Amino acid sequence: MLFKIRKNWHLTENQTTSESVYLQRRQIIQKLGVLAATAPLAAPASAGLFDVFSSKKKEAPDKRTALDSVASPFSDPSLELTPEKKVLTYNNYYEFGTAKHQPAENAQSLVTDPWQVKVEGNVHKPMTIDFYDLLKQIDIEERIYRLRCVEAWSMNIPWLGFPLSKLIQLAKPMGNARYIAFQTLYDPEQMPGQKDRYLGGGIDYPYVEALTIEEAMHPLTLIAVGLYGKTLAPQNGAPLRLVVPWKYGFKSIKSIVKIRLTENRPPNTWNLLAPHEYGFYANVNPNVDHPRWSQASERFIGEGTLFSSRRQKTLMFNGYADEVASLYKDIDLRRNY
Ligand SMILES: Nc1nc2c(c(=O)[nH]1)N[C@H]1C(S)=C(S)[C@@H](COP(=O)(O)O)O[C@H]1N2
Ligand SMILES: [Mo]
Repeated sequence: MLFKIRKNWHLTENQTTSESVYLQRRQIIQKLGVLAATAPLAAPASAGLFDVFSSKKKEAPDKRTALDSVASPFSDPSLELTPEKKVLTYNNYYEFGTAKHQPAENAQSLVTDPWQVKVEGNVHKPMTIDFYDLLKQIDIEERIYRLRCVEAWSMNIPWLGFPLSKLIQLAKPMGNARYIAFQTLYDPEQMPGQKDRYLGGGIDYPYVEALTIEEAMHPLTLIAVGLYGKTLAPQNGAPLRLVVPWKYGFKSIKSIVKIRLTENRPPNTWNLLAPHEYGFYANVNPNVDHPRWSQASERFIGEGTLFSSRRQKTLMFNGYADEVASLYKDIDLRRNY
């Protein structure tokens, strides 16, 4: 197995939070190999879920279940984690409203079981996958990644998932497949933002995204099926979403129902909406500013209130330059933003 323990696998000073204690304990348990898929986790996460940045206090049934996982060499355990509550209540998911607190409030009734994903286009084996069948068969890794939103805030999140490349390989890509397109569920009855242009931010739904085949096959590119040891909550893109840690968050499309391999570059939602502000590549780059704000730094969402959160420098490719810079050696990153 490829597994190697990172040198920095130890508690650093800024990691002595409850979140990191949770995580360290979990990793130790994983290494012992005694964590059962059904092991109940400490406390239900729904308590006080909605009181983080909003005055509304609404309790929603928490349908998440514990997920077993293996350690991953692509995880960075030295990162200070964003508290689980904030990952669950400070969201961008315009299908459920454009305000950060709205997805957690409006997405709880989204039906995510059963769920099917189509893989089609330039593949030898087009497939319709039952997500829960796939989940039973595939090894789930835990990966702590940085998430950098184009709005200049960031989180560090312990995702659970598997490399997208594993799914793509199942469908046997044809030689002429150069891009991979993704589509979120389109169901205006369940997603109020798809019915209402005001609530949905004027986006033409379904939300779509795409990667080059090289980006899609990169080992860091993850299909996330959970976070913080449990399956995904609807507001985070249940039951499966993309996570591309070196790109702005809008590339990490949620609640995927279709994956299509193509020869030509597919459209992506934010580029369609404002092409001069959001490109196709959307690689995190502190040297290329958004037309309306600087991308040189970001507000890290950690412990404490939103307003006490610290500013930190944004890293080239969000800190993953060693792994991904070679993908872009022949392109002008200023023109291809
Ligand atoms: N379908 C869909 N996917 C989406 C979005 C969205 O509005 N709709 N927002 C994106 C943006 S801008 C970000 S920053 C991340 C946020 O993911 P999180 O809420 O799980 O942190 O999801 C991305 N995926
Ligand atoms: Mo974002």
